[in-house]
Amino acid sequence: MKNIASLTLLSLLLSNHAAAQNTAPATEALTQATVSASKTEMTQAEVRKVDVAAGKLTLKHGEIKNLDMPPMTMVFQVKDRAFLTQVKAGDQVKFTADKIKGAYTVLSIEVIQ
Ligand SMILES: [Cu+2]
Repeated sequence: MKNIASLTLLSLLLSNHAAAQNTAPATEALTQATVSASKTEMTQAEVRKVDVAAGKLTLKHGEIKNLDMPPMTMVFQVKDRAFLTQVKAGDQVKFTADKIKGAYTVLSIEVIQ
């Protein structure tokens, strides 16, 4: 009798464990979505220079929270060279950036109308 009770308890524990595992991926996906949302937070900037030949963009940017970077003027790589034709010096823009292979890189950019 005691063995049956133990077995029942064990199977209950196992099924609870399985249920917990099933919900884990959903929780993880939600966390990752939240992380990538904060990563893509837009930062305001003014375009200072567009260097099509070098594939670089000089931005006077505000605080970039995901890079823990204070406001400054600096040169960025661009993820897509098409960005260089979408903006020009003097434009007010919003952009996202990350450090890719050690280089600060603009991931997305849009002109503020
Ligand atoms: Cu900077």
